[in-house]
Amino acid sequence: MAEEPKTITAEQKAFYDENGYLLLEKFVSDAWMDRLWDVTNRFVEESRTVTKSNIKFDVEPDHSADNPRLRRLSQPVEHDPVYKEFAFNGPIVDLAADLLGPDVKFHHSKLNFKWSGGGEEVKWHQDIQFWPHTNYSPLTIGLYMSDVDDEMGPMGVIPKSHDAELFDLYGKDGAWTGYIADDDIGRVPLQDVAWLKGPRGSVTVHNCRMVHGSEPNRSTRVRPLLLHTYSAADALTLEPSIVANRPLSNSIVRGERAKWARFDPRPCLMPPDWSKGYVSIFDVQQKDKDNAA
Ligand SMILES: O=C(O)CCC(=O)C(=O)O
Repeated sequence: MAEEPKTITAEQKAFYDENGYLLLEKFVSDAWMDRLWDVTNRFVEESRTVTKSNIKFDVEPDHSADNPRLRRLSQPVEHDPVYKEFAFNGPIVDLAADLLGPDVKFHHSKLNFKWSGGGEEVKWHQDIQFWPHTNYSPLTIGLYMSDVDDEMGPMGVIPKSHDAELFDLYGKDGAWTGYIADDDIGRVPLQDVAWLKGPRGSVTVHNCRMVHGSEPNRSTRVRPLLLHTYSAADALTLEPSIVANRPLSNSIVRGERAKWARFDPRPCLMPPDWSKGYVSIFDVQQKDKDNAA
């Protein structure tokens, strides 16, 4: 028999299963938020030494030492023990166990900054085509590190889209775009969008098939969103290149390693070979703009 969830109610668990997302206001304590901010501020300082994107920092084209404009810190878990402790033992792991448990695997983490005064949009997409697995259990938990309102480009999700079509994220020329093409987006009920906003410490959860995205940050405040992806332990990755140099990916964070892999009969689009170079979704989606800049 399934265990009762510990961090959410049975209704919230049922809401996630039906709609593919959750928003939990002030889920993470102030003590945790202060610790995460301390390390994050250090990385923003360090980013001043960077002139263009690399595997650690993804920066906007006009990022500079005097005016840092970070898009993403990739794999925070690998850069500081506080981030690792949060990903492996923090309150979101209990939440992941409630939604996926009892056996839970960590896949990856990232910190999307969406800088003030225009921090970039994330076009409508689904995540699982970037890192296909044998089943569709993977989900991403996002932590808002500041209060987030409509102006700041909150995460937008299309309820129930996790149970609908899985889209082709390659463009007409056969190149990976990382977003749903204009010709296809008409099949997504964008009018149903739920914008997930909340005070500092709030968390968002979205399933890996969920259509989601976010607008540019038009406010004067940065919108850091710390994202962690977990899966049921019986979901095995079908494209190892994205985790090839990530020693912590595929760590079991709750329960046991799976004895049997579970296969969903629905097909999954395969991404390009990421070992040939991957920085972030911003880098992929904004390529034309960056190259023009
Ligand atoms: O930062 C956001 O608003 C969305 C992030 C996202 O969808 C992603 O990184 O895949």
